Amino acid sequence: MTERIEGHGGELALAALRACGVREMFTLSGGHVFPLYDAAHRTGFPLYDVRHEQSAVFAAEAVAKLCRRPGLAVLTAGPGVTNGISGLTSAFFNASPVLVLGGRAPAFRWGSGSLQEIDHLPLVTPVTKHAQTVFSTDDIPGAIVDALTAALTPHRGPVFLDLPLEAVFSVADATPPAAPAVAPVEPDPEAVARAATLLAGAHRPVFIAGSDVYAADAVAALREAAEAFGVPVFTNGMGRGALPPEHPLAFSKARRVALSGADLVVVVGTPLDFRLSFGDFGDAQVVHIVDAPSQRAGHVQPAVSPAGDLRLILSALADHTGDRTDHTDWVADLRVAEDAARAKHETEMAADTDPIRPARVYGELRRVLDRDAITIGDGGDFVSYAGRYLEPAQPGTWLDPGPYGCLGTGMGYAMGARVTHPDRQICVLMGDGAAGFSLMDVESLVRQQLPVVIVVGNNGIWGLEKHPMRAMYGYDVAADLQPDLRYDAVVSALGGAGETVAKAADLAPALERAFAAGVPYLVNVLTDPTDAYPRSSNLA
Ligand SMILES: Cc1ncc(C[n+]2csc(CCOP(=O)(O)OP(=O)(O)O)c2C)c(N)n1
Ligand SMILES: [Mg+2]
Repeated sequence: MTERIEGHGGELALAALRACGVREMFTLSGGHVFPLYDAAHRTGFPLYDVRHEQSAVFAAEAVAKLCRRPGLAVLTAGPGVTNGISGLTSAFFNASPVLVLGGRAPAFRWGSGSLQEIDHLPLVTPVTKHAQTVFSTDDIPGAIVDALTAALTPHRGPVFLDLPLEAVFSVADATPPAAPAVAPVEPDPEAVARAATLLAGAHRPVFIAGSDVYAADAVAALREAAEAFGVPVFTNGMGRGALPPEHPLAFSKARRVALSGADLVVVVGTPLDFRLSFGDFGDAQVVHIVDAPSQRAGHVQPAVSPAGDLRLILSALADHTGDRTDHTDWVADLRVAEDAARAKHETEMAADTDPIRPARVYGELRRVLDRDAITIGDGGDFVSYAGRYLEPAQPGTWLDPGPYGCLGTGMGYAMGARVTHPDRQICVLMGDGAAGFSLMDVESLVRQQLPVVIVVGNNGIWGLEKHPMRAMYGYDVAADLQPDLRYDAVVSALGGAGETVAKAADLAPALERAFAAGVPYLVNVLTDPTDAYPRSSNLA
């Protein structure tokens, strides 16, 4: 006879969540989801609460991205769920296995006008892999396992369940849930062999590795494949840091030279989107290695596009036997370009200007960051500079918002990072505009003793919009913020601490104090508003 578990909907849900490897809950209070809190409270399950539901979903996403396990946000019915939709959408674009459990107005009087009554499914279905209402209490554990199985199956992504009031408050018994079983998908060996042949024959090949390489735990296999073929590696998203910066095949700054000179570009675990010139690399052939057939690009025709478990594919490439062309000269040429760019960046990062240029902030910051520090970017130009100047030394240490580009991830990502990595430095790089979306959640961090460092690049403008608008129209509107605003005073008022820095020489001691503070600490750096990140438009 199978043993049964008994309890209210919240207890049955929590049993399933634990079985699936969920280790914490992020939430903002709402009566519709009280049974989930009751279950967590009575069993010592970690529960963190926030001041805006988007922070809860971003926190859950940070857990999923950093730890490669499911992240959980519990949101109350109606506005709780709708406030979480940008978070869900970011997770969808980033292939992050996040579960949002929503409360829901009671089913038995649906249509009578209950508080916060709305059908969430039409809203969340386009941005989730699976969305379902669980009407019966005893179905809750099975529905959670099914949803998380979908979330964890490549191509990964967020899932949504809502629980009508009577379903989550009622008591039932159910079969104990088993952990999701996700079997690796074998790639087509012919497609892999074709990719290997192209790599072996190419004269100027390049690898570009993205977030799915880290999510698939395929970083070691990537390195073996790169070393086997002697191919330079560039990265984006969670792929950053896959090779340590001192590795002879690790490149970041010579990207334009590499992509304009390459005869083969092998893109692994990231879409051929605007970040990669939509997969158009001139005359170079393209190999697109994806974790599921659904991720093959529809807008370009690669030479071959192997789909399946990325570790299996990259290991198979690494095991390729037979001759390969020699790329020593190609790698050496790129190293010259890389070193030249690095020297230029060194000069920029040392700039002793008044007002401070963003580059100098990163010049100082990299001296105080540990190799395993987690850096989080939330902003426009200030974060583009972070991508240019900071070189993550380890995989799983860099969190950007991903291709959805949603401002406001900062405090949620910081909470998820702090909770999962209590001993590491957590550093948020924030535009002053971006600060407006989530800074109130410093209160949540202070109250729950989750210290992080926030460095604001305070240029008094929405820089990434103001400069392009001026270039396009010759004027700008809706692009100014209050100059010299004291974001550090906001953090102090919320129970943290901080300071404003206006002179380059004061940056280093301020950053030292920030990392030693033991409370959320904001370094408010007044930066040069005329400094625009050089970019070609991303709009098209
Ligand atoms: C939620 C959201 N709203 C608007 C935008 C458009 N946007 C992209 S960057 C940017 C400016 C960011 O300004 P700030 O954070 O101050 O950074 P800066 O560019 O000034 O360094 C804006 C408004 C967005 N990406 N996401
Ligand atoms: Mg700004």
